[in-house]
Amino acid sequence: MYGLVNKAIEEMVRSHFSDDTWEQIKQKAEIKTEAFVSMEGYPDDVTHRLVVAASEVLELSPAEIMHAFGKYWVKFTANEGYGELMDMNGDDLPEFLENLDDLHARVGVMFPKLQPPSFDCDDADEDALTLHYHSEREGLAPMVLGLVEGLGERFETEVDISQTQSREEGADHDQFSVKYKAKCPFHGSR
Ligand code: 1DX
Repeated sequence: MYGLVNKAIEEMVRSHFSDDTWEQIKQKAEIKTEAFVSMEGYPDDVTHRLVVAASEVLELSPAEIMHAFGKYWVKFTANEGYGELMDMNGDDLPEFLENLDDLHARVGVMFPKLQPPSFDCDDADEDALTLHYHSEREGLAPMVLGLVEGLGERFETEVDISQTQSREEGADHDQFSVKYKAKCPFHGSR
């Protein structure tokens, strides 16, 4: 994955915990690189090791780390130069989710090593939709929970997301039920 992902993990740990905690995690994950470069590709294994090490140092499950990280990613990328990319992608939660593949396509033009996941929405109505998530990577479903909750914060929308199908349990792909309600009906409703 692009270094931007590892940098986001680093920033999440440094801001929520401390520089010292980050050094501990980095050491445990056996990361020799001094600093991650956003636009450089890194093996997925580096990210996996960071999540496992963070889970040991912070005494949280890997799923909890991924969940928190998904939420953090939405804020982090918005502040890291990708706010406009996000702004362009939709004015409310369901529209944003519907357009996620286009967002990844735009990023992929500039960064060809991107291995984007694919998101599909169906059964969308005023207050709920079914979200289908396809990825080449395994084990990232807990992150999707956080990503969608992060989008809820971004659009000031109450979100209730639960996983309804799991690839880990033999399903063809991960599937989620997403319920939402804009807190201010003049923002983020269609
Ligand atoms: F709901 O499933 C909201 O490296 C969502 O495989 C979901 O393959 C927002 F410059 C620049 C760059 C860089 C910008 F090249 C990425 F470095 C991408 C910014 C997406 C904002 C996907 C990150 C593939 C890296 C799923 C988890 C991975 C998608 C991560 C979240 C908006 C993004 O993101 C999987 C890679 C961006 C960039 C967004 C992702 C790779 C998402 C979301 N993905 C790199």
